Amino acid sequence: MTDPDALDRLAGRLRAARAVTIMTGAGISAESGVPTFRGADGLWGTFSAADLATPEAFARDPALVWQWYRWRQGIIGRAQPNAGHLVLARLEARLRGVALITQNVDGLHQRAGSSQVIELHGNIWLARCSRGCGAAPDAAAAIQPGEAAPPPACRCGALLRPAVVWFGESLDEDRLDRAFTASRGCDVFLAVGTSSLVYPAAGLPLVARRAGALVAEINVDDTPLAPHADIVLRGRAANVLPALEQRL
Ligand code: BJW
Ligand code: ZN
Repeated sequence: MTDPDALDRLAGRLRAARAVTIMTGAGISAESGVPTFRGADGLWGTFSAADLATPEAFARDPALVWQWYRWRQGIIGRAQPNAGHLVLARLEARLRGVALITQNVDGLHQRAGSSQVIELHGNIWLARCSRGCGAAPDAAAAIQPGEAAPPPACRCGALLRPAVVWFGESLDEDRLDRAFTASRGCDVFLAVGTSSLVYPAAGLPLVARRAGALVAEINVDDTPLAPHADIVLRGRAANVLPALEQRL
C-alpha cells in the first residue's frame, strides 16, 4: 500500500509547481506486458547486453541483433498503454510546465497521448544508418515481417541499425540538452519505474535536486535514487499514478 500522506504531499507540490519534469523507465511499461531489463524477469536475465546492445555486438552479428529487436517489436506492438501512461499524458494539460523524459524505446507514451516526449535512448520503431551517412531515420525499414528477415540496408549501402542508444554510445546531444535543461529548471522531478543505474539518465534527478527541486520516486523496489529522494512511493506505476491523479 502506498503511503497516503506521501501521495498528498506530492500532489500538493505538483499543484503548486511551475515546472514539473517526469522521467520514466521500463517499469512504467511493465504492466503493459513489456519486459524490463533488470530484475527477476528482466531481459538481462535471459539475454546478454554485451551480445545485443552494444555497437560491437551489432558489428559482430547484425542479424542476431535485428532478430532480437524484431522480437521485442512484436511484444511492444501487441502491448497497449496502461493506466500509468494515460495519467502522464493527462498531466500535460493538468499541471504547469510538464516535461516528459523517457528511457524507453517503446513509444507507449506517444500512443497514450503524450505530445512532447524526450526519448533519451531512441525509438525501436525507427532504423538509422550504421555508418551515419545522414540519411533520415527510416520507419518502414525498421519493421520487417518475420524476425529472421535479413538486416535492412541504407541507401548508401551500409546496414541500417535500430535507432536506439546502446551501451558505450553517446546520447543525442539535443535531447540530452533538453533533458538537462528540464531537470535544472523544474520545481518537482518525478522518476517512475527506473532502476536509476544507467547514466547519464540516472544523474538527471540529482541535477534537479541540486538545483532545488523536490525529487520523488515511484518504483516497486528500492533503487540507488531512493536515499536521495524527498518522497518515495512504493508500488506499481499503474496503481500509484492514478491514485496521485485523484489527489490533484
Ligand atoms: C516498476 C514496475 C512497476 C518494475 N511500477 N516500477 C557513469 C557511471 C557509470 C557508468 C557510466 C557512466 N556514464 C556512462 C556509463 C556507461 C553506461 C552506464 O551507465 N552503465 C551502467 C549500467 C553502469 N552508459 C552508457 O553507456 C550510455 N552512454 C554514455 O554515457 O555515453 C558516454 C560514455 C560512453 C562510454 C563510457 C562513458 C561515457 C548509454 C546508455 C544506453 C542504455 N541503453 C539501454 C538499451 C536501449 C535500447 C533498447 O531498449 O534495447 O537502455 S540499456 C537499458 O537500460 C535501456 C534502458 O533505457 C536503460 C535503463 O533501464 P530502466 O529503464 O531503468 O529499466 P530497468 O529494467 O533497469 O529497471 C526497471 C525498474 O522498474 C526497476 O527499478 C523495477 O523495480 C521497476 N519496476 N515494474 C513501477 N509496475
Ligand atoms: Zn547510410
